Amino acid sequence: MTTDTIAALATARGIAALAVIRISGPAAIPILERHFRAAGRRPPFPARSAMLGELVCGEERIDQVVALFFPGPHSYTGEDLVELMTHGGEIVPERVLELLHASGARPARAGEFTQRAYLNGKLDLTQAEAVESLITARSAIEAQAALRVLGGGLREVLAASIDALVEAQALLEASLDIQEDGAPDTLSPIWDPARESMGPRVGRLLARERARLRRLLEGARARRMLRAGYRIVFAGRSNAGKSSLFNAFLGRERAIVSPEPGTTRDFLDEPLDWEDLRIVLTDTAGAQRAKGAIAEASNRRTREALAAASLVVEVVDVAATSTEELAEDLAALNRPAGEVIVALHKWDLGAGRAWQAWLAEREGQARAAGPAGPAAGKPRAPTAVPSSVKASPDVAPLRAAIEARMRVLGSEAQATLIVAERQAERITRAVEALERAEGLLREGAGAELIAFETRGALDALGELLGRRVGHEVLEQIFSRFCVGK
Ligand SMILES: Nc1nc2c(ncn2[C@@H]2O[C@H](COP(=O)(O)OP(=O)(O)OP(=O)(O)O)[C@@H](O)[C@H]2O)c(=O)[nH]1
Ligand SMILES: [Mg+2]
Repeated sequence: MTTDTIAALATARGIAALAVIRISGPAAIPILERHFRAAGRRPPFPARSAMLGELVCGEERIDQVVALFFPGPHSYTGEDLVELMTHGGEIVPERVLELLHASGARPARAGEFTQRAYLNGKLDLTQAEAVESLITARSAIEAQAALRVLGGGLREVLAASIDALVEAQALLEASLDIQEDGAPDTLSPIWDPARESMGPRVGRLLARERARLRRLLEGARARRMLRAGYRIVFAGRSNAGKSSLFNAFLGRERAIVSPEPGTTRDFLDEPLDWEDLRIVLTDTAGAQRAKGAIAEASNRRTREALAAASLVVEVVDVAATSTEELAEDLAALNRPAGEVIVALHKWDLGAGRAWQAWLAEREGQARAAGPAGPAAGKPRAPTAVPSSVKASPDVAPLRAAIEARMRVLGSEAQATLIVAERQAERITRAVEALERAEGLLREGAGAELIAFETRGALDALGELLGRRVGHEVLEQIFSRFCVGK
């Protein structure tokens, strides 16, 4: 229970028509009664009704305001809460805050209103994190995901998992009791013939929940990429046309293009807005064969750019490279096929028979996999498209292929229920514990060892919701908030 009262500006500072100031805690009502005057109204003030009046300090008028009173526990914080809509700007909100602080409300710390809401059981920790994610969202996709979690979307999924794991835990512990009564060896395998149905049941529960939690993590990666910026890196051999494509996508001559191999020595990053998404395009230097400090530094910079890539566009000059050489380059790249697109570049120079056949075979495979196949799920081979900056088929097919990838990413990020890194981290921990538990089960380990792991998974999920979390964890979460939320 909190005994002190906090006050803070809930809206941004600066010139604005209005500002919202919140007061939460036991002194909220006494402060309102002392400093708020509304014609025809006397305290006690009605709950949840907008009152137009004046904020006064003795005889001095501070501002004309609209006051709203939410009695606890039916308020955002669960405590008595007053919201004052004052005039905005540099002066008025500051004077109102001075008045409130002089009347017994102390300045709120970052996130303290939401922290109180959590402590009073109005929100679980996933919802509190969703509040922060909603406020700091940089795209409509992120905001939508945050809103679903705020509505309890993540809690529902976790609650289902927790129920199932509690059942598994109970089965494991029951088997321990039996062992203690009957056999002295508490570490005997739980599919002991006497209890033959227990092992498979526990196994099924663990596998199902591990899969469910894993699915939650899939969208987390997409979200992280969109938040940090989706990095599209043009890679490939010297002189393949990477800088030409980079410029074509940017719509200006940013990188130097020349017929000389080794033109680009360092990588170039350029931001690009693509629909609602934040993208960074990177042009890299092709592998430098020459010896020397510059070539070495250049190769290192290319490796750095590749390590940070969300998507690699492998540019291959079809007039100067064989299909075998491309296969070698792709193997050296060593990335999941879903993160690579091959640009069969300089197609205008006339792709030889080998390339035509190679592409036709690829397209045939893609058609056979159907529309829900490679592009949507996890493709087995990178998408390949002809491209050119000189003539038809130009860069349209490459652009379309990249957009298709980004749409998949966008819908993953939109569907995700993970809106904070802490959530991804706890779920990963739970998944790992379940994997260990399943491994132990397969090996025929004792119930006690398996139960230790399922308990670990349950603890991680409980922490996610905010059950039994330490003070430091809360400090870490709420300190990221802005003051007044
Ligand atoms: N015919 C044709 N030539 C192209 C095309 N794209 C690029 N080129 C030419 O290929 C040469 C190399 O292009 P760049 O864009 O500099 O190639 P790069 O991959 O950046 O080369 P490095 O930076 O040296 O690794 C230049 O002479 C370009 O004009 C294309 O689509 N068709
Ligand atoms: Mg270049």
